[in-house]
Amino acid sequence: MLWEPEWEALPRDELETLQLFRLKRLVRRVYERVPFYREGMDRVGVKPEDVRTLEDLARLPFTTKEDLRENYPYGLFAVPLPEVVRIHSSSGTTGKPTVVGYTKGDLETWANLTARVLAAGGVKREDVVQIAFGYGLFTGGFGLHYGAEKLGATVIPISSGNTRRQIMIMKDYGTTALICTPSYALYLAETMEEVGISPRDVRLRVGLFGAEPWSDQMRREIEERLGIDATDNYGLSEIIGPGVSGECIEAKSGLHIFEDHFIPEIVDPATGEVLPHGEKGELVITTLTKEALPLIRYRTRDITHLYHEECPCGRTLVKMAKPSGRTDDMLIVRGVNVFPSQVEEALLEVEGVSPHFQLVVDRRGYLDELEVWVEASESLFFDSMRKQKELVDRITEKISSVLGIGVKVRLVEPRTLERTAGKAKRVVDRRELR
Ligand code: DLL
Repeated sequence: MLWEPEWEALPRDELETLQLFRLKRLVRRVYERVPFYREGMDRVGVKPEDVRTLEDLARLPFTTKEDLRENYPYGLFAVPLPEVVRIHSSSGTTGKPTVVGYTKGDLETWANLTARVLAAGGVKREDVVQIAFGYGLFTGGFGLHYGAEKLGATVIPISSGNTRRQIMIMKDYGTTALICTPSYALYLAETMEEVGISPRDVRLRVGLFGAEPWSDQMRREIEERLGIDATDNYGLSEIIGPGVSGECIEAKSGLHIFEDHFIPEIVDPATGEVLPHGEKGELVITTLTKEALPLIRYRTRDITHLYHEECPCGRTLVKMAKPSGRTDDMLIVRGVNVFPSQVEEALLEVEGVSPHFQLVVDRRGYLDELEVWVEASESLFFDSMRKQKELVDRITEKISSVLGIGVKVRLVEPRTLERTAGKAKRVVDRRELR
């Protein structure tokens, strides 16, 4: 279902006319109101009136996470603080958190955008929606909450954590739509099996998962174990939170970007050069309608590519492939680029292992060593040593051939890798500790 068909199915030329109108308005506005943008544009010698076509966007400087940090907390806001009615922020695990603000208008836009995500993922008015994303400074809980209410669904704002309680509520309250990270969905499935509840005992129908990378194989596994249709949705706090793009349940083949609100570009992460349509690189987003914190050419650090295809859902919006990782999540092991998503895909092709894994990188002497810790399934763990060794050999070969470097695989006991209710931690880089 389309939540706002008048916007989601615009003919391409009309969409581009709208984007250009909004882009010009945005550039004028930030030039007048935000010193950071005025200085940046003056530096490259571009005035607001120089933006005459959508291609001119590429003449404007990028905005980065560092820029947000340097202007911490409110320096990039384009409205006075009293007009800001909500603050969220990123976790700030790597330094100062980034602070984002919303006007009343922004909250209205945001609710419509997450309603679009939910509608695309198959959620309807009749659904009972369990939101197991954290409520608080993280944008996941509140972001999807207001969209689900706008859609008219029945919302259970359970927030993250307390897995057994999640399952009890899912069963007793008749949850039909589950919203959380894909890794938490798997953990829920696992815990359900543990307490002897099968998908037939609950009314779950669809699951909308996001906030971290996951593969198509993982989708199949979640769908099977929970007995649902699962779709992906993407967003980031700096841009708005969830609601930047979402997959439709009809095709499940990439995430429609809501281009009437965001202009996506793909650039070479090393040079910043805009790449031709269809090539893989770093996603850069310009917000067209944000009032409190408009961002021009924000470097997301997420890696993906864009493509147009006629979609059975009727949306004319461009699609982005499931993000395969982040430029700053990429490990360089002995000079080779390694993404956790490559390991996940390789693992899911091997029978007898669970998709719970962690990459542990260490340095022995001058040499990097990559270990992949993989949880064995219960039955395998109690199998003979010979069987386990065979499996380790198979996984080692598979991962080594995908990555192009030698790795050491270690089977760990079932349920020993840390589970989180939020984003999974896939990489432990011990090289930095030295
Ligand atoms: O994770 C917003 C969100 C909440 C999106 C709930 C979807 C659902 P941040 O905490 O700022 O915001 O983290 C943003 O998470 O740059 C990506 O690296 C990653 N990410 C988000 N969604 C996906 C996804 C929220 N579907 C960062 N696939 C982004 C892959 C994702 N990575």
